Amino acid sequence: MTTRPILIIPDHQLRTTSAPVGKIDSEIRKLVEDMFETMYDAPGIGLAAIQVGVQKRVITIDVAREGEDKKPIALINPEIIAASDETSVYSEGCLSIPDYYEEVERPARVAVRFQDLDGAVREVEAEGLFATCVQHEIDHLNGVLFIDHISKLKRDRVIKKFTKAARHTAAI
Ligand code: GNR
Ligand code: NI
Repeated sequence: MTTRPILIIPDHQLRTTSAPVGKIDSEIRKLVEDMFETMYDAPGIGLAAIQVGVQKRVITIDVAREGEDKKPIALINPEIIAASDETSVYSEGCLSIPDYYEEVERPARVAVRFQDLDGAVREVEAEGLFATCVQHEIDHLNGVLFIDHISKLKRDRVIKKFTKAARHTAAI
């Protein structure tokens, strides 16, 4: 297994829409393996393929707490098919926006349809941190970041900070 570099804002790839996965072949299975490795290494509780530069609708999640058994879940072509009216607020972070946290309000419960690694269509009802995380990851597949759900003032401030930081590195 291999970790892959995580893209940081303002990398424009993070603003693109990822394409549905067709056949779940060895390339997708290797991608999922590397995503788990990258996510646990970071460490993070979720990862979308676009965060490692792959524009495909694949996410990995493990919201098990430290000391608990690992609970890795890979979701391919995930779709929210129902959301509760009730909302909850979590302080969110993102591996593509390091060391920045802000409260985001989202539906407290969602039903998600997805394909597993065998291509079987499954549905899961998510609540708590899992519900927040799966919505955060599906947002990534649509080029949406958690900062899009906070005030424009705060969003502009954090984008500016990371744009400045990128200018001071060799990449830009
Ligand atoms: O590791 C992560 N923690 C987190 C905390 C609250 C809400 C969402 C997340 S996802 C984030 C990893 C990440 O950036 N996934 O895209
Ligand atoms: Ni994220």
